[in-house]
Amino acid sequence: MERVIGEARRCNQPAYIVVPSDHALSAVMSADVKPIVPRSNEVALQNTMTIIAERAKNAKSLVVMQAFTISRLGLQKQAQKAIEALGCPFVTTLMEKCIIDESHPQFAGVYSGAASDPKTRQIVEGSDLVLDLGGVNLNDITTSAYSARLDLSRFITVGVDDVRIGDKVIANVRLTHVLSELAKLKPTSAPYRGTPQGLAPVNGSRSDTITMAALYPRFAAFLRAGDTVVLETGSTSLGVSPMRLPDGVRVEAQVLWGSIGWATPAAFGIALADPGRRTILITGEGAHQLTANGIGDMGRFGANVIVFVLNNGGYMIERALEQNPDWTYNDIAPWNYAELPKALGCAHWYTARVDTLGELDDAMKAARASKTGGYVEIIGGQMDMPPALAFAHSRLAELYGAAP
Ligand SMILES: Cc1ncc(C[n+]2csc(CCOP(=O)(O)OP(=O)(O)O)c2C)c(N)n1
Repeated sequence: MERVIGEARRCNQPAYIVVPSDHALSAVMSADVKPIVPRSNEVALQNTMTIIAERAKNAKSLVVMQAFTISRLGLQKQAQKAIEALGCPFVTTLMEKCIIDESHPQFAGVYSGAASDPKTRQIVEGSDLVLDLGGVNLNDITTSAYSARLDLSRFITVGVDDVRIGDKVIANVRLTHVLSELAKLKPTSAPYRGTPQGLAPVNGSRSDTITMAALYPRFAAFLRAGDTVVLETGSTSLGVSPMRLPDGVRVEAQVLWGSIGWATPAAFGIALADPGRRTILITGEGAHQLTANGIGDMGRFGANVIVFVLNNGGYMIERALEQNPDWTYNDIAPWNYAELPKALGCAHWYTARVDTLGELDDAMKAARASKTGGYVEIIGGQMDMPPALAFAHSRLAELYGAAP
C-alpha cells in the first residue's frame, strides 16, 4: 500500500488499491518476525559516548528526561540501568509517565514548565546538561502553555536513530546502543537521592460533592500494580499525570497528538492485547461521545475494563483555554452515560452515576470487584479544574487580557 501511495504522490495521479476480501483474516505479523534493530555505526557511537561522558563529567548538574519512545521500544530496563549508572536525577513529562517506577530514589518528579513542582523545575531548568533519552516532545501541553525555560544548547538528545548535540547531529546511532553504553559509565559522585514522596492524601468526607481536589488523589489511591491506565486528552489527563502513581502502574496517553475519542477504543485494544493487566480508562464525557460505541466492543469481547467518565457539562479544557468559555461549541448533548453499558450490550457490568465522594468511593470498590466490567459516571463542576489546567487557564487569561 505504501508503494502505491508513494507512486500516486510521485506521479501526482490517482492510484487504485484492491484489498483481498480475506485480508482481515491474515496475521498482522507472523509471530516469528522479530523487529530488527539496525546496527549503529561503531565510530559514530564511540564519538557520541566520548562526548556524553566528557560533558557529563564536566557538568555541575545533570538531569535525564525520558521520552515515550523508551517504552514504545521496550527499553525501560535499559533506560533504568543507564540512569542508575549516571547517578543523576530523572524526570518525566506529562506524556511519558511511569516508564520507570516513581518510587525510584533518583526520580525527581514530573516536569511541566512553570506548572512543575518548584524543586523539579529547578532541577531541570537549572541543569548544566539535560540528557534527553528518546527525544522528549516539548509541546503546548508538556510545557504548560510554553512556560518552560529550557536552554536547548544544554541538551543532548538521544533520538531513536541519531544524537543531537547543540547544532550537531550524529547519524546512525541507535538509542538502544547508547543506553547500553551509558549503563557502563561509572558515576563520578554519590547518586542523587530525591525526597521520597508518598501518594497524595485522600481528602474530603462522604457527603461532599466531588471536587477535582478530592478526585485525583482518589484515582492515585485506586490504581495499583498491574493496572494500565489510559488517559484521554482533556482535563482528566492533566489531572492524573502530575500525580505520583503507585509502582507497577502503566500509563498510556497521547498528549502529542491530542485527538479526542482516542482513549475509549484504545482502552479496548489495550485490554485485549494484555488481559493479564487490568485496564482503567479515565475520560471526559466530551471525548467519550466521539467513540463511546467502543464500550459495546469491550462487552462483546469480554474485556474487563473499568471506565471512569468525568461528566462536567461539556468541554472544560476548551472552556479553560479559550477566550470565551461560554462558546456554544463547548456545550454537548447531555447523555445518560451510566446507562450506556446496558444499551450497548454490557448487561452484567457494574454501573453507577456518582455525585458525592461517598458514592464515588463505593463505586470504585464495586467496579474493581466486577468480573465483567465497570462504568462510573462522575459528576464534576463545569469549571472545576485540576491544578495544571488552572495554571494554563490563568496564563492564557493573562495573554488574552481577561481576568482569570
Ligand atoms: C478530534 C478532536 N476534536 C477536537 C479537539 C479539541 N479538544 C481537545 S480537548 C476537547 C474537549 C474534551 O472535553 P471532555 O472530554 O469533556 O473533557 P474535559 O476537559 O471536559 O474534562 C476538545 C474538543 C481535539 N483535540 N481533537
